[in-house]
Amino acid sequence: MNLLFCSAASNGAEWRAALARAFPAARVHACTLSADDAAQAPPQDIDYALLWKPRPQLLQRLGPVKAVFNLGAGIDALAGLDSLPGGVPVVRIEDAGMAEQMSEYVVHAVLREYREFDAYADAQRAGAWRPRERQDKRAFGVGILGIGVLGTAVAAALRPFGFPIAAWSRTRKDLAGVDSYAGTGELAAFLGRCRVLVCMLPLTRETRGLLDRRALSKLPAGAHVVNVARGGLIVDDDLLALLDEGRLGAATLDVFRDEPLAASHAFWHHPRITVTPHISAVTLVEPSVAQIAAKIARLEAGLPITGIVDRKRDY
Ligand code: OXD
Repeated sequence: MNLLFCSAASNGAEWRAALARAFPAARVHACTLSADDAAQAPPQDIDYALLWKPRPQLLQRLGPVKAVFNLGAGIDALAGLDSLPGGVPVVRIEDAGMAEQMSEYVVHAVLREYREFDAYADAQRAGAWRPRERQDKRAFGVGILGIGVLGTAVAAALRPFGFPIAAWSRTRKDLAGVDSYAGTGELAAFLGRCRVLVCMLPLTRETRGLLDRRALSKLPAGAHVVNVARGGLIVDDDLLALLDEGRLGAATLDVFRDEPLAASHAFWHHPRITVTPHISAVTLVEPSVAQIAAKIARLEAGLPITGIVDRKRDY
């Protein structure tokens, strides 16, 4: 079997070693994403392409592969996807350790807001012993915008704390302890009950810029926006304006339109924005390779697999 491995991540050597262990009989052709790659076609006898943020040219020049594996959860990184024949399955990484990491990050952000740790940090700096009233949990709704594999895990991680949890998705979901809102018609009602809004949507033609001034203004006054999905979901200037006007309370942002976030970007020094460098859930090499190997074994045996991207919807 011939595999193509091409990744823009810095841990290519770790991936190659894990792939060699998982596919001892396969030939793994690794490309480096150097400037020359744009001009070079990959070998034309590849069975499966394993890719993370490849140059669009690479997809355009890919021969007739059996499937493309995206080495992450979000497939917006596969620029040039339109050039692949429609019949080629594109498969994303599902969970593989990401759900646990995402849950840790989001639970921390929600509890930090609910238990007002920032206010206590301010009080400590002032040397002030200043207990605060407990917030009414029934009025502290947490909303998950986008409830796929990772969103479902985050909802389950939040459930024991007793917050009213709502989720919004394209189609209605039936999840224990989660109020489901579906479609654009129910977006405003969903946003209206999110004291903390957790963005977990894929970035597609339909979701780019979804959280603009109009949508963000539907959140309750003082709401906290957590973005662990893609920076392009939010209109940066609208978020900044609503924070500065005091309409929104705070934001915890792990993802940005351009990464790394430019040193001059206003998010870095905003007093009510927490910035982290896209670490809410990193792709773990060993579990991801194990998942890919198991899926390839099923495909080779003619069996169905999960995680196939709906090419019409981009996720
Ligand atoms: C992913 C990511 O999509 O790391 O997996 O953002």
